[in-house]
Amino acid sequence: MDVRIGLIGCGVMGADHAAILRAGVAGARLAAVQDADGKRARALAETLGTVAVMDEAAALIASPEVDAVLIAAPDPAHAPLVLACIAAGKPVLCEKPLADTVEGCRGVVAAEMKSGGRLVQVGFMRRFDAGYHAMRQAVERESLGAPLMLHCVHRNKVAPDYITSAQVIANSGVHEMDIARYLLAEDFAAVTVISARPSRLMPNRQPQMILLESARGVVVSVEVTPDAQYGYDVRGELVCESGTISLAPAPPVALRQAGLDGFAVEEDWRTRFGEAYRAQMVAWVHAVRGGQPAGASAWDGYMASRTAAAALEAWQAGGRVVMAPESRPDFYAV
Ligand code: ISE
Repeated sequence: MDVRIGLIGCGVMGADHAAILRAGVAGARLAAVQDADGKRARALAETLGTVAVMDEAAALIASPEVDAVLIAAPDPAHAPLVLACIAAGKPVLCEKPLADTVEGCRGVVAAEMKSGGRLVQVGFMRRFDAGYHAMRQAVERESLGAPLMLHCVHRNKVAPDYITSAQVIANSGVHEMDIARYLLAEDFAAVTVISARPSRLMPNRQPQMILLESARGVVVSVEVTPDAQYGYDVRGELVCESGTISLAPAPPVALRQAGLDGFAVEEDWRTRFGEAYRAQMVAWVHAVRGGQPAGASAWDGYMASRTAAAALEAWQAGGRVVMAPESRPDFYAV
């Protein structure tokens, strides 16, 4: 029997997840869609074949025709929807962030632990990217010795209009916070943020430089430039005791054209991390079918939001914010 998936949110990310399922993920099929804008849900459903359209998210979550739920609704809706899935005992893959506040994330963690079973996966898709996977393995195997520093670059071609200077940290920078914590397999102890002057092309928001210090003294630099103009560019270089390992450009081919020799740059994260999104879905379906929990847990979602909140505090106060250590509950050991 296929896992019957219900999708809540039929915007850009919802449509992308639906396309992955339509292309075929073994052991799963998209059974129902819902969006606050019913027209948008119906329009997406028409491209998908036999898929039910539901008017209310609560009805989709409660439906006996839905075994597991994928949430791609707007950020403030995430936590209430995830809590409803937990109450219904249904596995859920929720786009990042897990909640729009740290308290909201904490509420989800508490509810999941109370339910007694792992039901929540957070859509930090980079954890399924082959490049980051190799970097993580280098850390696990200590093939380059212990990590000392990590340099991350996150550039959007032109970020969406709603992205403010704070969102540059909390919406984009949070991916780096999660992947850095995942690569280093340790939590952060302190954060500092320095803003660059705004680009004259986009005077309303500032590029941000975030400096994270891990509990064991690894330093992570994160440049987030929301309006790089030339494309979507994500870089990472891990500096270890006896060498470095970094993300290579994703394209399988190099181009020589018009006086330039190099690689084409992606438009946005959906193409850059297309394979990672697909691998994330495959891993989630496997977990829903009884396999090991995969990807970012609710605890990871909480830790990412907590780090982003500390970074926002550091940015506003203009100093270094120290984060108190927190031990991961045994419930999230796997
Ligand atoms: C967007 O919300 C995402 O989640 C993308 O993965 C990220 O790269 C982008 O900067 C964010 O705005």
